[in-house]
Amino acid sequence: QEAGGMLYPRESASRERKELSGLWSFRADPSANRNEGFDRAWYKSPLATTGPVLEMPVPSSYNDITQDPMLRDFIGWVWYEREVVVPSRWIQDAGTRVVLRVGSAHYYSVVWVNGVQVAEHEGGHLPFEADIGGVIRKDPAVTCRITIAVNNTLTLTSLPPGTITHMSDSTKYPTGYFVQNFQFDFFNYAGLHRPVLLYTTPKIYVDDITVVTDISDNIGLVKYKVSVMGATTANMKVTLMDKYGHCVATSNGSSGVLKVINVNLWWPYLMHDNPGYLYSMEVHLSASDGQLTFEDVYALPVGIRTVNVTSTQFLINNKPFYFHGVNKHEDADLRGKGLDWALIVKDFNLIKWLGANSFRTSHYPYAEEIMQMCDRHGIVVIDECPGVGIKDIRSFGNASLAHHLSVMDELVQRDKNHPSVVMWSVANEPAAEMAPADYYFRTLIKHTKTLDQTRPVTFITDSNFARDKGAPYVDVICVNSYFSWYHDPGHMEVIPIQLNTQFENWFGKYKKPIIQSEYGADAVPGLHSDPPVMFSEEYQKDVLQRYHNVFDEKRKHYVIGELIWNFADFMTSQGITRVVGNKKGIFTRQRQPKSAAFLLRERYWRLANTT
Ligand code: GCB
Repeated sequence: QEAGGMLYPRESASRERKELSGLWSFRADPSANRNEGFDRAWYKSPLATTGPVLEMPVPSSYNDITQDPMLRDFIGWVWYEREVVVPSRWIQDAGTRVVLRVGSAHYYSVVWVNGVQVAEHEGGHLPFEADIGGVIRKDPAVTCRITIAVNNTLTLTSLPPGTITHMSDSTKYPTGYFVQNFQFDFFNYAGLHRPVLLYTTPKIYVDDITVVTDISDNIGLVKYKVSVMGATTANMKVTLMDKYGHCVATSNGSSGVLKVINVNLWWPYLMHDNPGYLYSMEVHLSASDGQLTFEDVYALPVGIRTVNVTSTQFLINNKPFYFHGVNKHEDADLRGKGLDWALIVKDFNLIKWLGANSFRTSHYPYAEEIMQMCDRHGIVVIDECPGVGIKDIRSFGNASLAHHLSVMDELVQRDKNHPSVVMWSVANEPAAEMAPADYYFRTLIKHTKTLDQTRPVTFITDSNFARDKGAPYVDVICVNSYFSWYHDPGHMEVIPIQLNTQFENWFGKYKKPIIQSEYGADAVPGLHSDPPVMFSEEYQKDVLQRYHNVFDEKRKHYVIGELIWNFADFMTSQGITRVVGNKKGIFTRQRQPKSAAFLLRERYWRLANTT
C-alpha cells in the first residue's frame, strides 16, 4: 500500500510542525542555457559558496521583490535554500517520521535535503511532500540544508499551458532572446507561494481520511474512511465533537458511519443564522510494530451538508442555492501570489461586507488556509484546477490529458473534505469547439466523477452553445460573456438582447442550470464620465446594472448564479489592453472599493434577503 494522503498538517498530541517561513537564500540561474545550477550541482553545497545570493521572503512570488527587471520577467530555474535546526528529539526518537511539505511552488520543482534529492513535483498551486527522516539521520550535524529549485517555464503539456518562442532574426533581436507565450490573463508569478514546513507523525500514522456526509430527517450522517500507513492492523477510535467540544457520536474501525441526532448542518453565509457550522472528527489510532505501540491523533473539521443539481436548480441541504459571488485571484502588491494572512482576512471581510456567498477559485486551486476560511465562514466554493488557456490544439494531446487527470487527482485528494467546495471546475475557457475537446472533456469529467461521486463537475465556457464539445458532459453550464466590452464596445444597449439570447440558447439546448461565471468591465479607479464611457467607474456600474436586469428575469427559471469578474484588480502580463494589469475589479488591487462595489453590495444583500 502506498501513501496517498495529503492531509493538511495539523498539530495534535502526536504531531508537531515547524514553519520555515521567513528569509531564504535565493539565486536565479542567469546562465545562457539556464542550467548552470544542475551542471554545477548547486544543491551539493551552501548556495552562497557557488555564487551571489539574495534574501528572498517565503512565502511570496519573487517577481516584485527586487528592482531588477530581469527578475520580474525571469523564465527558468531559480534556487531557494535555507538551513533548519531539526529538534533533536525528532531525530533521536526512531518512532518519529519527519516530513517536509511545500504548500505550492510554481511551476516545476526539485527538492534536496543535505544535497540528497527528496522530491520532484510538476505543477503550481498544489502541495507536495517527502519523508526526510532517512536523509537527516545520516547527517551527523544537526542542521539540515533544504534546497528547492523552481522553474516557471510553461509548456504545451503543463497546466496552464504555454510555449516559448526563440527569436532568431538578428536584425531585430539580441542573441538568446526568447519570450514565454500563454493564453491566460494573469501574470505568471513564480516562486515558493505557500508555506514550506516540517511536520512529524508517528511511524504508524493516519495517512488519509475521506468523509462523505448525508442527511436523513434531523439526523446527520458522516461516512468516513481512514487509511493507515506503517501497520496492517490498528485500533481506531473515531469521535465527533460539536463546536463546544461535546462528543456527539463515536465509532470504531477504519471505516464507518457516525450518526448525529439533531444535527447542526453546514449552511452557506447569509442562508442561515449560524453558517459554516463545523464538527471536529477526532481520529485516534493506536497500533504496534511488534515491539512498540504508536498513537496518532488527527482532528478533521467536518461540515455536514448535501449538494444536488436538478435541471433548473442547485440544492444545498435540499434548499435552492443562488450563487451571488465573485471570481478571485491570489494576487496583491509586492507578494504577487504569496500567501499573506492580512490579505486573506481582509478579503474575507470584503466578501462579507459585499454580501457575497460564494466564489470561484479562478483559475487555479487556492491555498488550503483559504479553503479552511471558506469552511468556517460558510463561503461556497467552485474549486477550479489550473486548466486555463487550453487553446492550442496540441494541448489536447494524450500527454496533456494525462497530466490534467493527475492534477485533478491531486486537487480532489487535497480538497475532498471541504464542505465549502460544492463543485469542481476542470477548466476555464478552453477551445471547446475543437474536435479533440469531445474526448478530452468526456474523459476528464468522467475521471473527476470517479474520484468524487458527490459533487457536480463543470468547466467554464465562452464557446458557442451549438459547437461546444465539452458542454454535454457538465452538470451545470457556466458561461462567461463580456457584452459591450470585447464585443460592441461602448454599446450597452446590446446587453439585454445578447444576454437573453445567450441564456435561452444554452438552456434550450441542454436543459441544465446556468451560472453566469464571468461578466464585467474594466474601470480605472477615479476615472469618471457621464454619460458613461468605457474605463470610467460609471461605465462599469452601468454594465453590471444591465446584466442584473436580465439575471433577475432568468433567475426565476434556471439561472442559478452570477459571479462578477473580478473581485479585485490584478496583475497581468504587459499588453496594449492592460494598463498596469486588469482593471475589472470592483475593488482596486489595494482592496479599496470602486463605485461598482456599492452597487453590487446593495444587490447581494437584497438577494440574500429575498432568495
Ligand atoms: C475572461 C477570462 C479571465 C480574464 C477576463 C478578462 O474571459 O476567463 O481570465 O481576465 O476574461 O478580463 O478578459
